[in-house]
Amino acid sequence: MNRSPHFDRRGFLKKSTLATLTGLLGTRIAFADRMPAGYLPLVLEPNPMLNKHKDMTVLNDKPWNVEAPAHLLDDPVTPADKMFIRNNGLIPESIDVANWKLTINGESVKAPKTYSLSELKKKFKTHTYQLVLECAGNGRSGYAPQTAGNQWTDGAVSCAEWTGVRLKDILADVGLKDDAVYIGYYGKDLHVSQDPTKPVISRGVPIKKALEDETLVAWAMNGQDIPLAHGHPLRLVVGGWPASTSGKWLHTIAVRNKVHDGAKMTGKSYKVPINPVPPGVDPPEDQFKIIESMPVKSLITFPKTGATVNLGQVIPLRGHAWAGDRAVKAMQVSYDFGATWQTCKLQPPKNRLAWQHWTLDLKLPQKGYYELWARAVDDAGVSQPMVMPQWNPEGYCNNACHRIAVKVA
Ligand SMILES: Nc1nc2c(c(=O)[nH]1)N[C@H]1C(S)=C(S)[C@@H](COP(=O)(O)O)O[C@H]1N2
Ligand SMILES: [Mo]
Repeated sequence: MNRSPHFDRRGFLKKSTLATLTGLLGTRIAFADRMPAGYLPLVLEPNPMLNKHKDMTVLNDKPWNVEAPAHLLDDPVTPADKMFIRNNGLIPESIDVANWKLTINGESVKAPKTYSLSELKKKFKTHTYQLVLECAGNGRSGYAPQTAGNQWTDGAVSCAEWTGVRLKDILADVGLKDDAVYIGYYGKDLHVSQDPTKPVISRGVPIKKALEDETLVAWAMNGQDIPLAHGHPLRLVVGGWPASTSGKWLHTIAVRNKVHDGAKMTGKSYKVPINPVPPGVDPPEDQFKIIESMPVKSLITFPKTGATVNLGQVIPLRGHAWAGDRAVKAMQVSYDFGATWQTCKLQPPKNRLAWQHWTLDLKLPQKGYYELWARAVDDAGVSQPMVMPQWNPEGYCNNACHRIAVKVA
């Protein structure tokens, strides 16, 4: 990487933000007193790969779209360096934490209200939840015919521990009108054209989902300030729904008297056909519905695909399973292309909307090449399809069984 020192024109990096920086870095800055005034340390430059695991896969760098190979998602709680990035625009360059505000407005608030970060932290009770964020396009590369958009494999999913205040507590303080049906977020990122008048993304959820206990306005992830690429200093976090509803660099939430009509709420974005269509068929816009809770899904995070074991050796398989708003009630693995299934040990979630860990000590019966297929079943009895699920024109919600290759020598 070829980069020259970067000076922030707005000079936001004052001594007062050193504490925040220390939080982001997880250590103090050596010789901080010698750092030139207004200097933007490399770690704050919007190149999120500086803070990512070297084996993360970059699909795109303008905007940044980065995913984790399945084996990197082995941790019970996803660390920042292994968390996928899905940006629709450019990461904001200047973040003035000291003056950051959250405004609640829209047709359905009694009166708009604005909070500073410190007011949010002081005024409302803090809550911490592990929440699954999965991009609706995760698995898109598995669809045939191929659909447009980032060709995610399996790794646009995370389950981190988010800390903040409940959106419902903020909305109760603001006061809502009876006609509130939806919320929509606004973030500070910039359109790739760098035209500040062009919106990037502004999505939302029905008021019922917004008022759930686990819907947070968060300032911390895994006990640290939220990393820049993931929405520092404030983010809406909505577990179990398309992660596109979890607005990063959050500055405004509008409470709407109709379905939110911000950028990427309209057209066919984050929508699937109301009625199933044959692969390749793209019906008109009015025959699409907004994706809400994500479907049941699972990952094998150990071993890494391609592993070789000896005959008779027990393989300690493990991974995670999740099911949008639902819980996972069973987890199964097949080594014979779905003919028979072994039942895995499945843990309950840490809290609602967190992923669940599963394990299976597996012994493969003979030498040769195997595929291990993983299948989760949710608490409504719905399980993952073994191959491609319902094809849809935008390539969303591919929850086909995760498969890894293993050789027994
Ligand atoms: N402001 C803003 N929020 C955003 C986005 C964005 O581009 N801008 N991308 C959304 C999408 S599509 C996804 S999948 C998640 C990705 O979250 P992550 O990058 O922290 O993993 O953020 C969502 N929130
Ligand atoms: Mo997404």
